[in-house]
Amino acid sequence: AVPLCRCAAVPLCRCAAVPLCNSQPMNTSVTTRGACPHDCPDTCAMRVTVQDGRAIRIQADPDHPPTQSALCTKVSRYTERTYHAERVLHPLKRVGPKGSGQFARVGWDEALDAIAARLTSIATRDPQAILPYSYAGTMGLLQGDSMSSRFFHRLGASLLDRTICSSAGGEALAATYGAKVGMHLAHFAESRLILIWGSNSIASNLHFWTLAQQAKRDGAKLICIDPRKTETADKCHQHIALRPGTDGALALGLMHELIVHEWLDHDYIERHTEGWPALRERALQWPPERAAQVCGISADEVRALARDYASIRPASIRLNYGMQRVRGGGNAVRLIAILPCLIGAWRHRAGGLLLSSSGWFKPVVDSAALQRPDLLAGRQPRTINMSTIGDELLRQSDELLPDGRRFGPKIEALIVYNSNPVAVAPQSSRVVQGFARDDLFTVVLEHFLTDTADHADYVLPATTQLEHLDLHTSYGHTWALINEAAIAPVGEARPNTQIFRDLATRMGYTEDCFRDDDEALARVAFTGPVTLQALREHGWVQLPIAEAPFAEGAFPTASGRCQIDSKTHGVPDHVDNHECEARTPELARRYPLAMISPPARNFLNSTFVNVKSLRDIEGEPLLEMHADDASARHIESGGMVRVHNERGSYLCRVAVSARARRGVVNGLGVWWRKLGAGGTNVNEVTHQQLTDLGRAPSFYDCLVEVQLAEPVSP
Ligand SMILES: Nc1nc2c(c(=O)[nH]1)N[C@H]1C(S)=C(S)[C@@H](COP(=O)(O)OP(=O)(O)OC[C@H]3O[C@@H](n4cnc5c(=O)[nH]c(N)nc54)[C@H](O)[C@@H]3O)O[C@H]1N2
Ligand SMILES: Nc1nc2c(c(=O)[nH]1)N[C@H]1C(S)=C(S)[C@@H](COP(=O)(O)OP(=O)(O)OC[C@H]3O[C@@H](n4cnc5c(=O)[nH]c(N)nc54)[C@H](O)[C@@H]3O)O[C@H]1N2
Ligand SMILES: [Mo]
Repeated sequence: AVPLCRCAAVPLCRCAAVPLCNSQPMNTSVTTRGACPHDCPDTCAMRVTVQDGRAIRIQADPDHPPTQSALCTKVSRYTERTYHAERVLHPLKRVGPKGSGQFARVGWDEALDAIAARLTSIATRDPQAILPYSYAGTMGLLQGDSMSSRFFHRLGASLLDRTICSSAGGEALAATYGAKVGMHLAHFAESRLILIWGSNSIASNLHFWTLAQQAKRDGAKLICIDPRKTETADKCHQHIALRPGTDGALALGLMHELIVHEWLDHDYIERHTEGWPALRERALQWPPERAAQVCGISADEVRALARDYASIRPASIRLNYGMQRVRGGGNAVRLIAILPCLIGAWRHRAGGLLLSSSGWFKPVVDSAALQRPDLLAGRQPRTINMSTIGDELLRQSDELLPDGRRFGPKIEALIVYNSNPVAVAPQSSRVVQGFARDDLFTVVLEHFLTDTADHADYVLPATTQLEHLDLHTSYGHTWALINEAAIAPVGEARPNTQIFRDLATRMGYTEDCFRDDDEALARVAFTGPVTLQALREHGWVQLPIAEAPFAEGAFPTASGRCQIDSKTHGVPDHVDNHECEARTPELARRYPLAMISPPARNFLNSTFVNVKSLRDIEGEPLLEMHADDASARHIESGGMVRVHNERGSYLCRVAVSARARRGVVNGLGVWWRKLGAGGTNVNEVTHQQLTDLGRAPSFYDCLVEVQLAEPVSP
């Protein structure tokens, strides 16, 4: 069990942070160390102030270097979310039709017994008919996948391929550098040129942006490469507004210029890369005019960018996942990741590239100890891709799949935690149809009645970050952090870990590992330089990584060289979008606008959409449209529009705006469907086709048409 507060003598103190509340008298506040759990590269260190058992303040930890004394607007409002009037505070059982959100309160015992009985009966036939569905609602090592994985491994449930965000870019980085590794965050401050590529840093990577500003004040040039004129683009020296999904072509055009002008670092290429000659041949076929034509920009923009990249040192690239959500996302990341090798940018600590730092943590996180894949005991369950959940839920037993394999058993039960698939997964009509299946048994562990929870047979109340212990790594910096529980669980909420422990007991699993409490899990999570004791003492531990990690090659590949020509993926190339003029001209005639749907600044994916103060800032679901595209359709700013294609239609307010480039509309944010217009969100129009690498969704590769909406009856 969670160690109880030793000051049990103090009746109001329900705080589980043992060392701190030992001798706290009533009415004094205590501060605990926290870490932001959200799916964001910044992973901030927080201080949580608790008075009389209630969290009253969340602040940035001023001592944690990457956090730089600042939290984003969303997370500084975390108490508003934790004590939200609509928080799910006890288990719920469905009493209305699926999706109606009609539930009755039940006790934990009743809910757990019913769930265990149903899972047991399905598992007797085939446990693979049960599917876990989770993503990064919390990035914590404990409340993410630890006890949950043990549970599903023991059960023999289908495995989930967690591809919805970053796997195209992740696989590309691994194919090129050997792992998801890159520059130190702090060194961007010393760069003289920063390409901010496919990232709206002000919105989604704030603590990098602070460093980029510092570099700018010291004379650095900032160039933003993004179809949308973002808040970040506004503050850069230059903005290159390319068409979505054309980054690979731009990278090839840049390579062409580096070659023909003799701007290459031949020594670095020779010693630290392999496979350049084949890519060199390919790049020579991409003069600036050809790249510009594909990208929808001018050849001079390509030439000038190449000149800057070759001549301003040190030069860095902050690549982000926004640019890999298209068919050719993986190839584009590979091409861009090769650029710093061609000019030897890695020689300097403020040169190189950062897409993700998560690979630096691989050697220090003991995921086998946390997740215990050995509990599979030789079984090899099938794997289901989370990004195509709409299709997967609608498949019949043993259906023949496009790749010639058989599907196996129809999905009969779904256990969702840390995710809101009904809102975030592509092609909503299919996803909703799947979740609405009457013969599907769905359990959702949640804080709120999200669009997904509305479809559950049972909703189980989960704790928030203030209420549980967790440990964190980061994909934007290289510090491991601890999050202590600051307050007791609100209502009857339980940590994910405890819910899966409780379920394991009900299922009759007797292995010792199902008795590990969160402290025990925390003790085995890390190896090497990171220990629970060190985290408790300091709040965080920085990984020991070389200042300029690839100055002398030493990439974590088999050969130590950057793999330009990968054994598994060949030589990278530009890959056209699934849906674009070049590949699907007929579709492009009917749906001539490309739609991207980047994150909203005051939400975190679909999290926070129900927090009123944040929703008030965002206003309502918005589509940004270029003036020429709007006037061609007699659309004026402020009207309601219907964004549609063959898959569905999305209702939202239109803003005629210079933030949209001609031919591209920006559908901002993944709203909760039930809080959007007409019960829709942007994923009504996205599709389930996957990327070239990593089996990821191509959210930003989507053709639509837009028209004024009929007035909606209230
Ligand atoms: N405030 C806030 N912060 C977040 C999130 C959030 O929802 N809100 N989401 C978090 C998550 S889940 C992630 S994965 C991370 C990273 O999240 P990302 O999704 O990478 O977020 P952004 O940094 O906004 O990057 C998206 C940018 O890519 C641009 N873009 C779209 N298509 C293309 C293209 O084809 N080429 C190029 N060059 N650019 C393109 C978009 O216009 C947008 O400005 O951020 C996290 N941080
Ligand atoms: N059109 C379009 N779609 C997108 C994107 C896009 O840019 N455009 N972005 C994509 C990306 S990058 C991502 S990462 C995915 C994100 O997809 P998800 O990972 O599903 O992210 P969220 O929408 O934030 O939903 C997370 C849910 O987890 C819950 N949660 C948080 N902490 C806990 C906990 O401790 N326990 C339990 N049980 N629940 C918890 C939250 O309440 C929230 O409802 O969406 C993708 N979908
Ligand atoms: Mo993401």
